[in-house]
Amino acid sequence: MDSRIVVVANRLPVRWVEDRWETSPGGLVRALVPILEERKGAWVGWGGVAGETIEPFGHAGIEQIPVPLSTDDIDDFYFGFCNGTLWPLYHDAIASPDFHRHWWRAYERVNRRYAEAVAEVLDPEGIAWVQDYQLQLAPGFIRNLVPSAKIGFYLHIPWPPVELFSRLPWRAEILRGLVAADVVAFQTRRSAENFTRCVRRYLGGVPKAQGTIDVGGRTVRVQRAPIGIDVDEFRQLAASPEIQDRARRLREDLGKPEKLILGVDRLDYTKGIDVRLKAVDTLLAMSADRPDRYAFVQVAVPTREEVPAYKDLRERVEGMVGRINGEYARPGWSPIHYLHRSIPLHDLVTYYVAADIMLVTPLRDGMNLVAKEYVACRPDNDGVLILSEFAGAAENMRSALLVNPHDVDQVATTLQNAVEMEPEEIESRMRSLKKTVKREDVYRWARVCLSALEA
Ligand code: GDG
Repeated sequence: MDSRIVVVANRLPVRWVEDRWETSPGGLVRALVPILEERKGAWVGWGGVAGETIEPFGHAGIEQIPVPLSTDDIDDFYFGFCNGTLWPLYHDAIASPDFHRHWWRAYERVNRRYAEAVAEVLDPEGIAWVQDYQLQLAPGFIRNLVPSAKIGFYLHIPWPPVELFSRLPWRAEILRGLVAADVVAFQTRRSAENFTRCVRRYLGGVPKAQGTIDVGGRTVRVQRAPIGIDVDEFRQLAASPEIQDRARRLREDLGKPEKLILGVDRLDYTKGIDVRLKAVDTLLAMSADRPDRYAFVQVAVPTREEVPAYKDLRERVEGMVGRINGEYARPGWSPIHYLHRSIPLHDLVTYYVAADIMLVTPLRDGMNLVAKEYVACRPDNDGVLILSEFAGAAENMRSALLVNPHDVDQVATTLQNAVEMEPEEIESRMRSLKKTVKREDVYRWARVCLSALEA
């Protein structure tokens, strides 16, 4: 019989809505739920309310094992070490990472707590699959508690170059935690290579053929497994008459622009929203006779607002939106429509369907699912994707218009090229992008990761 799988992630795949648990939206959860259901799986993660201890419960056919986090844990582990140290460091230090020993101690303490919760439910030969940067010490702690388990780790964000990783005072501890796993997997080839170099430099690992590395008397597989989306879900929603109709009305409400340009991101400094606004400003300046040919919609989902760098970003972005609109608006028309909130999935898909040009310009991104979702929402093979070369998605989505997001003039010129692109070229690029997005969907990702663990 197949062994039981225990997924370990920062959050449970469910959230408390009013008076009951609901399955959280998102492709990752949707891809894993059927696998876990079939394998009598469990999911270990935080339940979402600080200071609350919740007993394990069943939901969506999965045993849910909540890990309690106090408000101090949230401050020092989550906002502190995870999002004030690791997140900026792993994203090319776009914002300056802070190093605090009390944050590190919280990271160790919380990782140990997750591992202990896993050990309670993991069979001796079972599979533990640990997700993301919040839990890099968990594989080591789980290995100590359940030595014969199969342990996998997947990093959703980039693994940085050795020159940046080496700044981390606890670099060897993090690496030792990870190489206790049997398989360590990444979004891109570049991340996998960076990681291998770090293990070699700081733990004396010896890379072998076929993506493995010998370290500490064990062989660890280093895998590249790009994450994807549930393509059919987006495709079906986008093709529905209701959403097609809403998209038409949306364009009317926006003043029937010739070209609707869209950005959708968490309001995170890694996403390059400020650079993108500069490029839109430049495009408007280049089209001074008719700036009202364009409408630019930016959905900016609030996130981590307790972290100072995020507050600063919000002020900067909103200042730019105000300045650009102030310069170009006239009664009944303004170039930028800025939505600082999360919108329901149906509205998101409506924007994807309505947009002629999707502008995805992160300064660094593990993958970027928004780029893939836009492609899945183009049933007629129209629409142009402009994509940062620093998004993991750029490794395979070569038919997008790739840009260096630091080069404002290049992004603006690329926008102009997108505006003027012939329909034949648009179609052939979109067809090719669709093939890639379809091939590398989230179900394939789950299969590839789990079969490496079961090999
Ligand atoms: C991390 C890595 C990696 C966004 N706004 C709304 C909304 N969204 C959804 C999108 C998309 C998801 O959120 C965002 O995913 P991304 O991949 O773009 O970015 P991160 O949140 O930074 O995710 C990233 C990912 O993990 C997976 O491994 O690709 O590199 O940073 O699915 O649709 N959804 C709704 N309303 C919104 O306003 N409903």
